[in-house]
Formats: sequence, structure tokens, C-alpha cells
Amino acid sequence: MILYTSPLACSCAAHMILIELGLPHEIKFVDIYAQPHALVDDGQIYASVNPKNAVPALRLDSGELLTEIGVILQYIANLKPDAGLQPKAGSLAHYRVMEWLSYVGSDVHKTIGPLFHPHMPETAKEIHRQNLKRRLTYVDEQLAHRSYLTGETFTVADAYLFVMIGWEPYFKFDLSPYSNLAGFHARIASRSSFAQMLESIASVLERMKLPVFPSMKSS
Ligand SMILES: N[C@@H](CCC(=O)N[C@@H](CS)C(=O)NCC(=O)O)C(=O)O
Repeated sequence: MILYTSPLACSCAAHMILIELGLPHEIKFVDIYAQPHALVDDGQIYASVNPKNAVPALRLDSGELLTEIGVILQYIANLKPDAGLQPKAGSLAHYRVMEWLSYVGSDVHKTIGPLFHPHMPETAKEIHRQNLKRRLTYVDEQLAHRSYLTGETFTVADAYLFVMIGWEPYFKFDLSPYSNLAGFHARIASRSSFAQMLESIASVLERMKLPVFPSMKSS
């Protein structure tokens, strides 16, 4: 398996899960800040690998390419179902994880993305910030009763949200009112898969002249 990822992007969640499960894999880093996006190692134009031109993408051993973070996370988790990062297919618990993957993808991730855009007008950013506040308030309330999004067990949906809220220092949005979210972030930041992922991206961050992997101020 080859994971195409970028060292600060949502694809870091898939990178963490590959490490978490100890699955053999190769990582190919993509410079998504370069136009056109290109592979860091050999400069190959990334659109020739993934015409959607976004990370992550997963090249399966069969040669097929799988895209979309919510699907890639589930695919990887299902390679080691006993680890419990994705409950049994068809169970309600499985749909709960999918429910969160969908919410994090469409309502959190895609609200934060525009806040990074250098040409997005401030008035539009403010609308996104208000939406984000509402959505994170909901997430924070849910986390008042449990350690992870679906209960007491860490799943792939948690890995996705973890990476999103770690972007806080870059999208200039104060997460300090969301205390449950801070606890959630700290719990996941202490997993060894996170430390190993940081180690794996460190030299590429330097090479791409990117800042260190973001982390919530409180953790
Ligand atoms: N629909 C894709 C979107 C993934 C996505 O937004 N990736 C961002 C990084 S977090 C990206 O590659 N951005 C580069 C670009 O869109 O040019 C998915 O869910 O995997």
C-alpha cells in the first residue's frame, strides 16, 4: 500500500492509523502548496496520480487507487478489524463511526479549509467562523459524556477530528472555550502512533519549509 499524504493535511489521520495498526505501507509526500501539486521526492505532478488533486490517496496492492479520507480510514481499519478502530460492518456502532466521519468531513473540515485561504474575503471567513463555532459547540457537548466521539473507544473518526482541531494555531480560531475538545485532543496526542507520525514527517516539514505539526495550545 502506498499512502499519498502531505505533512500537515487531513491525510495525517490515515498516516496515523496505518502506524497505529502496524500495517506495512509506503508513504509518498505531496507538496499541496506547490502549483501544480507535486511529489516531494521526484517532482512528479500529483494530478497524474490522483486526478482529484487532493490528499489522501491510497494505492492498493492491487494497483487501484482509493480516495476520500473518510473511506480510506475505514478501508485501513478494516484490514485489522480486531483492533476495533472501526466496528463490525453493518452494526449500529459502525454507522455511528460513519456518521461522525461524515460530520467531521462535511461540517468541520470544509468549514475550516476556507479560513486558510489567503484570498477569502474576511466577511466570508466570518460566516465560516460562526458556522464552525456552532458545530464545535455541538462536538464539545457530545464529548462531555465520553472520551471519544462514539464512546470510550478510539476509532478512525477520532483520528480525523484530532487532525482538524490541531490546525487551530493556523486558522486563528480560539478553541479555548471548548474544554472537552481540549481533553480529547490531549488523549489522542499521547498515543504513540501520533509521536511516530511526527517523526516520519519531521524531515519533510523541514524540506518543505513548513512549520511544526500544529497542536492545540492546551495540550
Ligand atoms: N474530498 C477529499 C478532500 C481532501 C482535502 O480537502 N484535502 C486537502 C488537504 S486537507 C488537499 O489535498 N488540498 C489540496 C487542494 O485541494 O488543492 C477527501 O475527503 O479526502
